[in-house]
Amino acid sequence: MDFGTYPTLQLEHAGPALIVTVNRPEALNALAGQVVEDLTQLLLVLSELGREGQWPVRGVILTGAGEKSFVAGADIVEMNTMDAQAATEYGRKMHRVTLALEALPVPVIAAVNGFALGGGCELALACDYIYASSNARFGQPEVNLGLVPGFGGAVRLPRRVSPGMAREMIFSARPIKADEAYRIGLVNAVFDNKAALLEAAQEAVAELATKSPTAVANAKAAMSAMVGLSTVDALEVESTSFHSAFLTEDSVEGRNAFVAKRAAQFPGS
Ligand code: CO8
Repeated sequence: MDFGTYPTLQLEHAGPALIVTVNRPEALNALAGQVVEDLTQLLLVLSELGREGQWPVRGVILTGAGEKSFVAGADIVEMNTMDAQAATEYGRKMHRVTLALEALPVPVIAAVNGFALGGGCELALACDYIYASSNARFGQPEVNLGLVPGFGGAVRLPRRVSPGMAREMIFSARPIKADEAYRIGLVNAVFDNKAALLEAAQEAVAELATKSPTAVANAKAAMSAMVGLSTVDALEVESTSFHSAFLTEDSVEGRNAFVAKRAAQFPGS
C-alpha cells in the first residue's frame, strides 16, 4: 500500500504498525493548516485498509517529533491571521480529521510525548488508546486565549474522563501531568521515556495483529456508533455488529480453531 508523502508528517511502516509523526518541532508540532491538510489526505488513504481483505497495517501510532511535545495545539500564530469564519472552518476541518480517525478500521494509539495541549489533547482524544511518556502534559488552555476548545475537546474529554474533571481542565486551563492523566483515566499507561513509549505502542499493535482484523474493526465501528445512543438503541447497534461479525470468514475460522484446539489463522475477511 502506498501511503503517500506529506510535508508535515513522517511515516514509518514498522511491521504491522504505521507510525505517523507530526513533524513541526520548531513550533512544538502545532497543528498548522498544512498539518490538518496532510492528516486529511493520509486518513483518506488509510480508510481503504481492509478492503478486499488487505491489512498491511493493524494499528496506527500517532506521535510528535522530538522529546518535548506531542502537539502544542492549533497554530496560534496562524490562527491570529484569521477572521472568526476562517478560524471556525479550520476547526471544522479538524473535526473531520478526528471523525476520520474514529472511523478508521484499525485502532489508533496516541503516543503522547511532552505537551498535548488544546488541539493536541483533542487529537489524542480521537485516538482509541492514549499512551504517555512521564513528561507528558495534557491540557485545554483555550480560555487563556479567550477561546473555547474547537477540535472536539468539550465533547470528547467528558466522555473519556469524568464530566467534572473535564470541566475543571477546560475552565481552569491547568495542564495535568502524566500520572494524574493516568489516575483520571485519560491515559491508558505511562512509560519512562519516549523510546519506551514507542516500544509499548508497537507491542500493542503487534498484539492486535494476532487478532481477527475484521472483529477488531467491527468492535471499533460499533463502539463509535453507540456513543450518545440510548441503551436500547446501542444494544441494537451491538446486535447488528455481532450479526455481521458472525458472518465473517474470520469468525468461522476463530470458532473452528477453538473447537479443534488449534491457533486461529484469520484470513482477514
Ligand atoms: N502555535 C504556534 N506556535 C507555537 C505553539 C502553538 N500552539 N506552541 C508553541 N509554539 C512555538 C512558540 O511560539 C515558539 O516559537 P519561537 O521559537 O519561534 O518563539 C516555539 O514553539 C517553542 O515554544 P516556547 O518557546 O513557548 O516553549 P516553552 O517551553 O517556553 O513553552 C508551551 C511551551 C508551554 C507549550 C508554550 O509554547 C505554549 O503555551 N504554547 C501554546 C499552547 C496552547 O495554548 N495551545 C492551545 C492552542 S489553542 C487550540 O489548540 C484550540 C484549538 C481549537 C481552535 C479552533 C479553530 C481555530
